[in-house]
Formats: sequence, C-alpha cells, structure tokens
Amino acid sequence: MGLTLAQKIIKNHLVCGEMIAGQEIGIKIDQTLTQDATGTMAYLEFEAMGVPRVKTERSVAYIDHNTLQSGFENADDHRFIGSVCKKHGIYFSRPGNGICHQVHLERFGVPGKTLIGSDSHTPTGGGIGMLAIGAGGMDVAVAMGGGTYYITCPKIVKVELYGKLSPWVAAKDVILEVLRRLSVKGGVGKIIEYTGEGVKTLSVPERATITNMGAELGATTSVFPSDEITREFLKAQAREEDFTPLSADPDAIYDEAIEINLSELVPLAACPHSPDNVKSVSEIGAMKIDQVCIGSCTNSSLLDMLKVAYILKGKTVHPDVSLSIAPGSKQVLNMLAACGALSDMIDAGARILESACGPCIGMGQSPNSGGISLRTFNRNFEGRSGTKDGQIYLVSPELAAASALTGILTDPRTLGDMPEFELPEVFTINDNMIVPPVSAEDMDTVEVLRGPNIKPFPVSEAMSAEICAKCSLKVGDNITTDHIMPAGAKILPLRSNIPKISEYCFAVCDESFPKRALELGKSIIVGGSNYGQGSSREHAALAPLYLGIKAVIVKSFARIHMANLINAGIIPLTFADEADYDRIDQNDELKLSNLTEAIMTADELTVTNVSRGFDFKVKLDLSERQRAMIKAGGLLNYTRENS
Ligand code: MIC
Ligand code: SF4
Repeated sequence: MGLTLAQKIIKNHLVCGEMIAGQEIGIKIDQTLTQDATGTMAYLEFEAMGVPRVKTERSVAYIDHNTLQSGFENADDHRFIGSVCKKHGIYFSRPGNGICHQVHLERFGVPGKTLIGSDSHTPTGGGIGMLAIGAGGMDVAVAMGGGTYYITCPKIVKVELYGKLSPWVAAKDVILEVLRRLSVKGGVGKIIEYTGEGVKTLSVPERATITNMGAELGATTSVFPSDEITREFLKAQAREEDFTPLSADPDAIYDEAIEINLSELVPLAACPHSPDNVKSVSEIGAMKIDQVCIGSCTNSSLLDMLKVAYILKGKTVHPDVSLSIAPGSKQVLNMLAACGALSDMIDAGARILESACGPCIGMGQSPNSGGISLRTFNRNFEGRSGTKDGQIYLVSPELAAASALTGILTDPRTLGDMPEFELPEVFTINDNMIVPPVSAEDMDTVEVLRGPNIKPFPVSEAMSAEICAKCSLKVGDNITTDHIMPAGAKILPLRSNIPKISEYCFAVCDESFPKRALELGKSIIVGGSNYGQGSSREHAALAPLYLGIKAVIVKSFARIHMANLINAGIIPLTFADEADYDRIDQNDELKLSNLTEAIMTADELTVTNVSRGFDFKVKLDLSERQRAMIKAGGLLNYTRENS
C-alpha cells in the first residue's frame, strides 16, 4: 500500500507507536524554533531539564513578537534568550531579522525534516515539504533535549488542486476557501496534504501562505510536495543542497479528500470574528474601511510585497485609511529597498513597520473604535487587535492594497491586467543577524542574563485522589487562547511572569475570573467545543494552573491546548453527552472521586454535580503516557520521576 507524503516523513521519524490514525505516536524531531513570547518560558523549562546542549540538528530562537520595548521587560527577555542560546547550542535570530516562520522558511527549512516550534504557525514549513508542527514550549524544550515528541497519529486529508489562480486571486483565497469548507475545527486530528496539478502553479511563498493558515483549521499540520519549484526556491536561497524531492505515492490512501479548482476561486475575506467566517468580496459589498495592515507570517514574503508595491506605485493611500506594511524579514525588506519597491510604498503613504509580528499580535496599530480593518493576517479573534470592537477582515495582500487606495473593500480584479510576478533567481543573503552559539567547550564562559521580570514558573502537584471544587467559569464554543490568555502590547511583556500575567486570564470574557479563582483556591472550568483553539501559548495552561484550575470539562479540545493542559498537570475531560453542558452553571460544586485508579485505567469518569444533585459522565481520551503525566502533576514532574 502506498504512503502519503506526510506518512512518509512520519515513518522516517517514528520512534514509537504504530502509524494508525487516532493512536499516539512518538517522532524524532530534527529542528526546533521558538519565538520570544513563548521562548523565555521554553528556555526556562529547558534549563530546568539540565541538558547542557541541544541535541537537535538545528534549533533557532527568533525575536519577533515582543518588539515594542515600552519598558525593560521585553529587552531583558531578548537578552535572556540570546544568552541561553549562545550557551546551549541554539542559533539566535536578533530583533529586526524578521518573523520566525518567514526567516525559517528562507534560511533553515529542509524538505522531509521534522520541525516543532513554540508557535502555532510553525506549519508554514510545510510549504517546502517539512513536517512542521506547532507545540507548547515545554514540548519544544523536551525536543531540544533530544526527547521524543508525541502526537495523536493524524488522519490525512487530501486537498487536490487543479486549474490555475485567475489574475489577482491569491494563495490566501485558497486557504480561505478551505476554511470556508472545513471550519476552524475541521482540521483537528488531521494533516492537510496538498496534491494535484494545481500545486505546480504555486510558488513556495504561496504554498507557505496556505500551510501557515492551516493552523486556523485546527490541523496538526499541512504539507506540500517538494518539487522543482522547491528546488528553485532553495537554490535562490543558496541552499540547493538541502533539496530532496518528496511526494505521495500514486496509490496512497487518504482518509478524506476534497478538490479545489483554482480557476474558479474569487477574492475572499474572513469576516469578524472568526477565520472561517468567509465570504466573497461581492457578498460583503463596497464596505468603507478605516485601516489596512499588510504583513504577518501569512503574507509578508517578497512576492507578496512586490505585488503590493506594484499596486501602490504612483498612487496615494485614501485619506480616510491608515496603511501599515511590515515586510516579513530583513531579506525581504532589503530586497524591496534595493529594487525601489519600498520607495513606491513609502511614496504612496504607507507606514513602514519593522519586520516583526507587530499588529498581528496587538503590538501597536490597534484600529479606532469600531474601526474596520483589512489585514493580511491569519486571526481575527475578537479583541486580538487591541480594540475590543475593532472589526477585522482577513484578506490577501492584493485585496488589501487595492482597498487601501479606494477606502472601500475593493475586488483586486478591478486593477486590470496583472503582470507576471516572479521570485528572483537569487535572494540577497546576509545572515549577520543570526548569531551562532559558542562551541560546547566554551559554553561555561557564557553567563545567562536574567532580568527581574523573570519569575519561577508554576509546577503542578501530583494529582489528588478526589477533586471537589466549584466551576469558577463557564464559557461557550470556540474559546481561543486569546480569550484564555490575551496578548497585546500591555500583557505580552508579562510572559515570563506567570503570577502577574495571570491577572489577565480570561479578561476578554470575565475580568473578575482571576480574583474569583484565586479566592476559591481550586476550581474547574467548563467550556464548549474546540476549546483552546488558536495559538500554542502554554501560558493559557500555566496561568489557569497558577489560579488553581484542576480540571477543564468541555465538549471538545483543540490539539495544542489540550497537550499544554496535560503538560501542566490539569485534567482535560470531555462530556460523554454534550447535553450535560447545559445542566451545569457557573458556581456549581463538582466532584470527581477515585481519581488515582481511574486516571490510569478508565475511559470514562462519573462527575457529581453536588449543587444540583445529579451525576454525569465525562470521557478521558488519553494515552497511557498522558495519564501518567497527569498523575505525576505534569510533564516536568513526570520527566523527573522517570529519569
Ligand atoms: C499567535 O499568532 O497567536 C502567536 C502570538 O504567534 C501565538 C504564540 C504566542 O502566543 O506567543 C501562536 O500562534 O502560537
Ligand atoms: Fe506573529 Fe501573527 Fe504569525 Fe503569530 S500569527 S507568529 S503573531 S505574525
């Protein structure tokens, strides 16, 4: 029986388990990446493991999220990460060098290799045929130490592409179409594998836009074949030796399949407040806009920027619109400057931002009250922009640039003929902002520099035999990690200070939650389906841990967040009968008994709603290893017990 492309990479890296969808497997990790907002914690955890040097083929730390230095905190964290990297064998991409996923694709990604990153958009690497997966910081720390990475073996979904995109219709429209069809939970437990004739019509940056935003499907990852187009890209990055051809076997068997005719696609937009709330531009109509932001790890490649510059050249941004542009990397920015495209953007009135995440994570550029903002980003969750009632639409760079000129949502196909935009044969390469580590012999000469904002992270206690606790919060469906642990310029600098950042836990839903939870001492959260979708931030588990959350009972979980809860020692439970969700109210007292035995063996537990006097069943959908981890009180305790 033939294998799919993802199965081939998994098979080559399989350490334990069988490649059967739904079963836990362990894979060897070749490369890791971290960014600064999750990195400080990941490196503190790595230090706690006591491994002197990373054991991966390549580990890279990027500074791209917390770049607004409005106090000492972010700069201190950057310094901490830089010094840890130097000592322990990790490459350090300095602030200004670019967004982790863009730079990794340009300079480090290798087809056929495995990569995990403490950022949910790590699947960007799938654009060059990597098996690239987003994970919690602690999982990345373990992988840096040479440990196995565990996932539930995913189902494989084939997305067959045929035809060719029409002029001014973009790769962004392909992934928006997939999101429209599958929804933000449609990819959970699945790998999305792109095949078909249409693949050949897409460049590496276009493929990377598609795999990047596969994160919004909840997918484990997304992957494209590695072909001649991949070779050309790597060659232009002076890395042709990293090329390996990779594709699925012709008789590969997929669990599900969908087809997309690229020729039929039209410009699309994800409307507020969910990436799967997708409509065509004509359905939305000529809406007046206040802001346009171009950039982020989804759409900040040279190709994207060249298209934007072409559209803006010789024109002026509409007087009612603020346009900001953040090229994805130093390489992109430099090449835009060299060819004059940057000047076209500046001339048109664009506000050029540094090569970093910026507005995508609420680091500046929050829109005006109720403001309508078109963004080339990947997430439009409520409040994420920093303006609670901001109306964020996710669109392609072409659509964003065309609309910035007119002040209304504009179909880019009205721009007329589209020239051929081609990638350069040679990119400008200067890795002077990537600092290599010192040699193992010299590591003792490096002092790790810790700022006063870095506080010890909470570690769970071993699980108790009985939990009798109040439901401190009841929330609905599709709760994101941006709800659980909001980001933005004000809160992000607290990422290395869990006690302090916990004060903002669930601030978007209920500002009184942290105080209430602390007063209760221990409590339980109840939620709906796809709980914890979105980012990989383990702070969305560590803050609840600090606030005394012992268990989370929901209709279903998003993958990375569930793994982070287990790593933190919080019990993730799902309703056996979803109707029971409606029978629990906030403040109800819930009791779980006989946990010590049940946690290791049972697939179902009985929970008593003491306040209302009834029992209901919850499922424990966990592997043996995960059960042992919860019993031990999380991954760190488990690792200590087993080493
Ligand atoms: C995001 O896009 O939400 C982030 C910020 O990149 C997160 C990581 C984080 O919260 O630090 C992600 O996607 O994992
Ligand atoms: Fe940065 Fe936004 Fe990409 Fe997250 S989604 S890595 S915040 S650019």
